[in-house]
Amino acid sequence: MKQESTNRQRKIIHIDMDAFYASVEQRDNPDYRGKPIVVGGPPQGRGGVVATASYEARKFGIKSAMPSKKALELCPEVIFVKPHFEAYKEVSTRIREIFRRYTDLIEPLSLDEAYLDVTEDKQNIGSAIKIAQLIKAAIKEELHLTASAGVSLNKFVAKTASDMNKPDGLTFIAPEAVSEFMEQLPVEKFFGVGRVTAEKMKGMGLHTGADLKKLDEAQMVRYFGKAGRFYYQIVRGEDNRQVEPHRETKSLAAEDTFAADLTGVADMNAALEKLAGTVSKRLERYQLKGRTVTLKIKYSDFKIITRNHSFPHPVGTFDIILETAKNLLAATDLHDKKIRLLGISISNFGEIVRKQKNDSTGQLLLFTDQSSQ
Ligand code: DCP
Ligand code: MG
Repeated sequence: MKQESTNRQRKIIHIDMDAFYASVEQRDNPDYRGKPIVVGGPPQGRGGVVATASYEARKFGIKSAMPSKKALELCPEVIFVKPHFEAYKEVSTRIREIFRRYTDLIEPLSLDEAYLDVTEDKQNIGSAIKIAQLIKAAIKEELHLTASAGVSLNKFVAKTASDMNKPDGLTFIAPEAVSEFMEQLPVEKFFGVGRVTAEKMKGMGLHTGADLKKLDEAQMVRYFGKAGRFYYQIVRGEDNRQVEPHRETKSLAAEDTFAADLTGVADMNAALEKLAGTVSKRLERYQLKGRTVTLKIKYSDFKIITRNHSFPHPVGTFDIILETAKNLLAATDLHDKKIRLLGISISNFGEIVRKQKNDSTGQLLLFTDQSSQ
């Protein structure tokens, strides 16, 4: 049986930094300010890709995941900037510290994005809108960056709202407005609806939340599988997914982007040796061991693959991690491959067994910093 949805209304904030990598680069380099810049691979080599573009560059139609070559065509004066992940990680830590002034119920989704549950806040401010304003102001004052916030009664509406008035936006969807908000929402804005599903929906004459609402739960599941049940609920403003803190501590990872792409196995193994050293030292420092070793490979065309191996018992020593990572690498197709990044992560720490939501959208962020929905 479904539980009664809300005995107590929650207050959820979703915060998302504006043009994150690009804004950090513009902040740290005055030459880039007010200019169209792209963070990512340069257009010269094969397969450079836009990680993100400054708002000035977006005016030309440049977007994340677009080939850099295309970006250059759209805007010949665009400036390509190499990413500085350490700087992004630093900002990410600092924004989480700001969030923690108000609540410990923080669920990061990526470096630049998080859900906060402020139903009860540490400072007894009481107003989620006020808290969102204070957080935005602190980010501006202390980090010289802007963020956009969405405030509502559940994760889905808060996340959708944060995207509505970017950059530097604050959008509040009041509880009594949620129903109407969901009805007018185009189907492609539904979380988890990719291009393919959106096309399928439109082919069926389903363009907005209001259209989706006409289908009963069984129809939704029949047409859209397990996700259909989730859509059925959210279109009615029901999203009981909790804000789950500490998800990111489920793995410990180290990765390295190389100045020049690696082509030989010897160089790759040397890189793995360094990473295994970093990971094993950090495991030791935190007194952790994990059952799963994951190898992440990003090729020169930015394609990412991960391979993992799980042991029956937790492991953590340098030798085992290195040997496992080397074996995982050797089992991939290395023919003609150029590698721009390698990473090793350890997960399955054992003690923390977290319940997974049974909806298909419960995101599990084990590895990537760059999840795009
Ligand atoms: N990112 C990436 N590749 C993608 C998408 C994103 O490397 N395909 C990185 C770069 C972004 C960061 O993740 O700066 C955050 O992603 P967002 O989707 O939040 O995009 P931005 O913060 O850049 O822009 P917005 O203002 O739209 O949030
Ligand atoms: Mg962002």
